[in-house]
Amino acid sequence: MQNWLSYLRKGHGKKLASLHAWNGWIVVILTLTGLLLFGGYWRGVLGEGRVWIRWIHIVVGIASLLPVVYYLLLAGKHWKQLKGKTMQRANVLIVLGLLAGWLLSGLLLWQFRAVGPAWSNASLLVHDLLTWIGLPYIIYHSITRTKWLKEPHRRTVKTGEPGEGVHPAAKPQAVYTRRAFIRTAVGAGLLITLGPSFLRFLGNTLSTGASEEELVSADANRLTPAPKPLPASLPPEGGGSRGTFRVYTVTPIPSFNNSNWSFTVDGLVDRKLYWNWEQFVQLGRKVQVSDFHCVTGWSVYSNTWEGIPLKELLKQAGVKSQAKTVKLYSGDGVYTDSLTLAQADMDDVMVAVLHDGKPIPNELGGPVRLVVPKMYAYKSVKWLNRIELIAGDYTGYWEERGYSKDAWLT
Ligand SMILES: Nc1nc2c(c(=O)[nH]1)N[C@H]1C(S)=C(S)[C@@H](COP(=O)(O)O)O[C@H]1N2
Ligand SMILES: [Mo]
Repeated sequence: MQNWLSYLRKGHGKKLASLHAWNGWIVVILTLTGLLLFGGYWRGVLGEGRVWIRWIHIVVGIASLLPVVYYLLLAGKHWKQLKGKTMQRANVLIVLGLLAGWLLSGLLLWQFRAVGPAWSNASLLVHDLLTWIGLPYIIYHSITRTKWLKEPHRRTVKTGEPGEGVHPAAKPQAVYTRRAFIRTAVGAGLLITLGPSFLRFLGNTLSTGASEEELVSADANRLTPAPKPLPASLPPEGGGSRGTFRVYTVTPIPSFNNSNWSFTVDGLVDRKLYWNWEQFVQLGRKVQVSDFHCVTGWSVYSNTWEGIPLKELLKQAGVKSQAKTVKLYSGDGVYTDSLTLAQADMDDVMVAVLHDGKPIPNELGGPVRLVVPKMYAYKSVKWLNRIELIAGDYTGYWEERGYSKDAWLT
């Protein structure tokens, strides 16, 4: 053991270099997979591939523990060599800190079920924040520190090289170092490309509901008459939701108007039900306050939803005895999910029409979305427009693609 350690320690210069290369690849893979997982756009494109990408991200993320441990165990020498080089020591600490922070928050996100929403929320915040700070930092450093830029003959751009119109005795003068130039260029590039998303992320994390106001005012749905909020809904009984919905969809975001929207309850029922919008807004509604949790780690707390309890619609339709499952269809034509009859009978499962006293905007699943507060939000089908009672089991969109059929929060 001792021999092995000292063997590893001896060649540590070379090993640190390969460690750097390893870290580089790990960062590249985690960045690419991480961005694919983060971007709402990729959800529909990737489909099942998303589950694989998630696994690659988790496995490579855990593998990043190896270089960190390696450095901590064996590279004490490197640390000593950096004595007096404050900037370089700071760099080592920053990179190790970033990796440790990503790893820890990543493990908690992976185990979202065991740790619960509060820890998942905190972990997602840390994971995202470290990415917004750490990624530009690492990109900047790896570009400005490549060997290529350190080669002396590439380092500076000079004027006054002997040549036409220059006195042969004139000394060449450095105008700017190539490194300084590239640094500035890379810095500016990163600022321009990542800056706006970072600001949006900050805005969404720090504010409450501001981005939802934007979504409400940009609502592309054109349905009249507007549903009139109940007194418990406006001002919202829950005091206004806290947190930000990330807009998720697996299709282009649909929008609706009076002529292309309708709502159907059919299948194994005594009476098939069908409403157009004018009829649907006449149905009696209730108000409830509940939290909303996504498996990817974000939550929106204290939502005041106003809508029709699902069990009321099922009662009106009359569920036949052969029926076992409530199949839920989205008006996007692709997304579906289901509840067992017992689950659909819970009082707080709601076919929601208003959120915090306002019509649900089309980006957030309006005019009508399902809300299942006791389950993860992939059950909360957006643009809900059909409920079918069926005899068999049913596996929903994300459940086909790796999400657990058991969506209970705990
Ligand atoms: N039609 C449809 N409904 C959907 C989804 C979707 O992609 N399409 N995503 C589900 C998931 S995983 C979550 S977390 C929530 C997100 O709701 P939001 O986009 O309003 O934040 O909607 C759920 N319902
Ligand atoms: Mo989700």
